[in-house]
Amino acid sequence: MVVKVGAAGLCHSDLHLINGDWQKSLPLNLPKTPGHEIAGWVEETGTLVPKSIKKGDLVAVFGGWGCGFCFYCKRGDEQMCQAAKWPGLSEYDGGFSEYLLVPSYRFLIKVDEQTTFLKPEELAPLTDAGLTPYRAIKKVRHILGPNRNVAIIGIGGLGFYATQYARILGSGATVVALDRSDDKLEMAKEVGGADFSLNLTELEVRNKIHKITNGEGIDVVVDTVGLESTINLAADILNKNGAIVVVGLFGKEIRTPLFQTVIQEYQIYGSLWGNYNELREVIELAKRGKIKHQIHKFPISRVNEAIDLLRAGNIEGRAVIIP
Ligand code: FEH
Ligand code: ZN
Ligand code: ZN
Repeated sequence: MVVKVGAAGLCHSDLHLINGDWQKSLPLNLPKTPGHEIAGWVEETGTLVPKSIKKGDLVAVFGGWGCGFCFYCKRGDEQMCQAAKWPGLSEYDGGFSEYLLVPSYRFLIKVDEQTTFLKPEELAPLTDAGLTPYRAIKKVRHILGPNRNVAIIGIGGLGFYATQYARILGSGATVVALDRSDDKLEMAKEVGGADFSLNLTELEVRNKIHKITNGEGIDVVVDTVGLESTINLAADILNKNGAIVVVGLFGKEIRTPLFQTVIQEYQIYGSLWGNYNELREVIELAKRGKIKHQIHKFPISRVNEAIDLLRAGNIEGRAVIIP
């Protein structure tokens, strides 16, 4: 399949690749076109493609390109396939380009343009920034409820959606946004629906969270950063039997305080991207107007400027590249 790219989101993982941070964990043969959050229109179909997908259809590209027959693929988690290929993160080129080669129609989700207001620039970030926290929060839904508190660490591309899913999936849980930028915290409250926010540069964060939650503490932390300092913070503010879901990949390793982890029975989850059906669910939510978008469009001629802004922490929401 060939997709005419309408928009491609810029992810922190792209920065890691550009910096060469992941040469060992994710070796790539350069040159490579980055971009793994992609939406656009079908340009060409291949053989054995169902008649329901045709040239001109608006599609979101699911990025976990699995083999289709291993245990993880059959279970529906193609993003976890042993042989997964990810556009822009493997031997396949990504979406910062006018056209994208997609190895199968199985990786496309058709969005009926007649019945939706969603545009490629809104759909593209949903395929990663809007998908990863959805899967993450689904993992800990059983811990959430009206008398529970959930904290989102990092209000970047993922964290902005995470605050929304904490509300949508949290069964009334109180949502606390944590970041070092007042502007991003404001956005988390005003647009993302967080109940409270706290700047991590303030002193006595633990005590302040205690106050915000009326002494209840935090039951779930979604860490969209993934640094030793953020994991330590999570362990510090978490209640007994609390859960940390790590989706951020900023650091190299995480160490959790052994005593608290055992005695307090913490649960630590990693969560990778999302699967095809989870992306369908996310798109359904968006089609019903239940997801807010915070997008900054950059023509592809300004992609380097977008990269510099993201690197400096100066993108609120998601930067989206338009070819
Ligand atoms: C990073 C590394 C490997 C696979 C996928 C990713 C993501 O950026 C998904 O957000
Ligand atoms: Zn990503
Ligand atoms: Zn597989």
